[in-house]
Amino acid sequence: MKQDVAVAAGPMTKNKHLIRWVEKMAELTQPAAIHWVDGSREEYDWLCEQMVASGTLIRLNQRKWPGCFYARSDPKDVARVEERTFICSLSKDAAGPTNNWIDPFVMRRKLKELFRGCMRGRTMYVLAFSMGPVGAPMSQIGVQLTDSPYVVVNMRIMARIGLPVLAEIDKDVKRVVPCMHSVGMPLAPGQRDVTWPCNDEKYIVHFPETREIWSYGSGYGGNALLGKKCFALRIASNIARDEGWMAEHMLILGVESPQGEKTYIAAAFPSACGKTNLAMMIPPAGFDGWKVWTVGDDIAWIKPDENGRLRAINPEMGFFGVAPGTSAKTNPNAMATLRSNTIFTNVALTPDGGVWWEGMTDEPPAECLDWRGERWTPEIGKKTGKPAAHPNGRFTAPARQCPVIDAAWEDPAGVPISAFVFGGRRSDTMPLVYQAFNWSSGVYVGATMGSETTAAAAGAVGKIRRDPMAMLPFCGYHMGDYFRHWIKMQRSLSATPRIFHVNWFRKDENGKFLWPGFSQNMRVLKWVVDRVHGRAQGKETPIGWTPYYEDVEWAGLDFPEAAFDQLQVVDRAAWRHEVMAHEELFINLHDHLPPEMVYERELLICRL
Ligand code: TSX
Ligand code: MN
Repeated sequence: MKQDVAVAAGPMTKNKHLIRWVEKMAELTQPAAIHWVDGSREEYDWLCEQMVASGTLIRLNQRKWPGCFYARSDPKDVARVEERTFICSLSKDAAGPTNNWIDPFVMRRKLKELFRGCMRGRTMYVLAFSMGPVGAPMSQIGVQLTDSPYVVVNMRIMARIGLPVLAEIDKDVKRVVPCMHSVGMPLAPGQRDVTWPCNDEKYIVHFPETREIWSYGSGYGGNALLGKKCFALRIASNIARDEGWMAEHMLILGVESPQGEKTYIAAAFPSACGKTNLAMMIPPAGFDGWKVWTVGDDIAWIKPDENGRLRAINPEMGFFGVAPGTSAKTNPNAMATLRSNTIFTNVALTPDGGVWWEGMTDEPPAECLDWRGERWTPEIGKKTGKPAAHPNGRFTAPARQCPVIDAAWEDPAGVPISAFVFGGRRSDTMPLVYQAFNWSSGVYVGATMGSETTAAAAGAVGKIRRDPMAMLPFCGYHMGDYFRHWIKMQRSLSATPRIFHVNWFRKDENGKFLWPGFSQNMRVLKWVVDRVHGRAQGKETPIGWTPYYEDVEWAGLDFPEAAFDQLQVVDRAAWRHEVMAHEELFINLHDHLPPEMVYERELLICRL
């Protein structure tokens, strides 16, 4: 049944496929109107205005927070929903044991049911987006149909959107990934809307073979901003495997020496390790003339160039960062980035029209409204144990506002990657830094990495959760095949990046952190850079090369050699235990595991 829909502005494309798909999806979802997003500032302002009127957004104090808005989600829609995330490949085996799988034919039937009429009473936005600079060789294009204006304005910060992308689509040179999104709350005629529409039933669905995304029931972050985790990681990891490149959950930073030598590093960490802090790090005292530049804080698309060197782009255009813990002390560059034109979600609102979150300042505000909109004071917080900001409260901020954004951050050719760094939160066993012996032992290091759970996540605190390459929730196919792809990548490279492992979180026997972290991590980055350029020694240990005390720059920090030795110790007994714990991961994946992973494990056991 075809219904007449009001089209705010006619289709802004000549692409017949796209127009037909939009029509077909409108027929399925029955929106009251269709809005082709042009991506202009005027349109953004108008959408924000509409959401202020409807109560979805609150305009912050424009003197203190120019161009900033504030949103509160439904308390049941505050984070990614991993148990509701599906990889619907034709065979269950292709998705692997670490992904939820449902037969794609069964899932399509279910989605048809869910999406039938799901946009009634709402506007369907046609949002063309480019992950990576528009027209760049490594960029990928998607079109998200969504009934959430909140998603549209967030996507305008996180990705290139609108007319330039539609023009790119009209060239018809790149495949477009269709992305369907609905909050799953149609409005009956005259029905009053809520400020954060969503549905208790959530589905985040990927069809890797047909390169499609369907997301239902959530308006939050990675569930709804489909260019990010769904496309740039889960779908892109499939494209990358097929085409011989890598879609990784990695920050990209550039280290510049006083002589102007620039070395780019890509690094993967599980959540709660301070990835954004590292990406925007400021060198400490003692590092005059050194600079760290940010290319990206979350996702890297990495491809060999014609000379066999890996080059990386940040497919995103903004930072969707965790607010709690971000402060002028932990990350001054992030604080400067989010000072304007930023959307805050699920943090606290102060009486003067500002925002606050735990860890932002030493002193909490005397009074504020918490992320649920309820009155909060430090006393109430202490009594109820409830934080003012949700632990997963976020800022959506434009990358170009970062004071240390790299000059090449939008270079269509990407930046050359000299090193990969893996890391985790480990109170013992893992030294501050070590270098893997070679590519395949480095892949093993990444494949076996893990992190201790913190109070911020669900489940037991202090348990090691294996999160290979920080990709466990984001790899859109079998994890064993993913390791195989990593191993195989070496063949297309003339110079393989060196691979390192870091741990900022080792503790002494009294539970005190052994390493000051933050800016001081520059000392580790410098050793990494020096190793890459063949300037520093490495001490051979059973697990890899570690720095000699003399090879670390200690200017500006009093850190005795004995303390460094304690931080770097490779305890054979602890490591034998560690390597046994790797079994857990490998049992799961054994039938797809590349033989190199088994060899590397055997070698490690022998060295111990
Ligand atoms: O982000 C962090 N980094 C990386 C910074 C570039 N955090 C915060 C993690 C939570 C997201 C860290 N926390 C780091 C770190 O290097 N290290 C630590 C642990 C730590 C915390 C406090 C101190 C020291 C270490 N305080 C003092 O030493 C005074
Ligand atoms: Mn991430």
